[in-house]
Amino acid sequence: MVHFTAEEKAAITNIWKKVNVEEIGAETLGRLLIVYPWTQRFFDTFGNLSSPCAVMGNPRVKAHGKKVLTSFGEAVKNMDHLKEAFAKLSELHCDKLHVDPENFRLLGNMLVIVLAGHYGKEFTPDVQAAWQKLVAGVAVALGNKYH
Ligand code: HEG
Repeated sequence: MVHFTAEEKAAITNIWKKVNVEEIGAETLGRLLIVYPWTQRFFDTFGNLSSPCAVMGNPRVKAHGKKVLTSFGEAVKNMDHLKEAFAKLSELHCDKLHVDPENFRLLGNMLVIVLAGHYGKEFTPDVQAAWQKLVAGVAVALGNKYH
């Protein structure tokens, strides 16, 4: 289980309170689908994903990105018990959605990149390291119920 120091927790919440889940969520999911196009296979009902412009302008990508990042907010609230917080979602992604857990790592890394782009100055190496730890912990937690 990952352990977060008080400094790491503060670094994470300081950024999170500025995050607009709609904007950052859409950008993170959109970029994931563009940079790792094989991730598009899970979203074959989302309509046109045929070019970067189509992906970034797709309303279902935007809505789902917001949903995913809003859900990620549970991690910020539950840093000391990520596995419990994501147990139900882990089951859902495994049993119903069949999402390969490697994709959780890709999404987490993309989130760090997007945050670095938006909060560059504040996103110092220490802050980035704390975020890396969180996204890695979330990926482990979401993969926890896979069998
Ligand atoms: Mg997942 C649905 C959260 C990564 C593919 N995802 C959902 C839902 C939530 C969620 C809250 C809605 C669940 C429900 O309907 O009850 N997802 C979530 C988080 C993260 C994540 C917190 C990582 C931080 N998801 C993720 C990744 C993929 C993926 C990386 C695939 C590349 N999610 C996925 C799909 C659905 C959800 C295909 C169903 C979408 C739909 O049909 O509307």
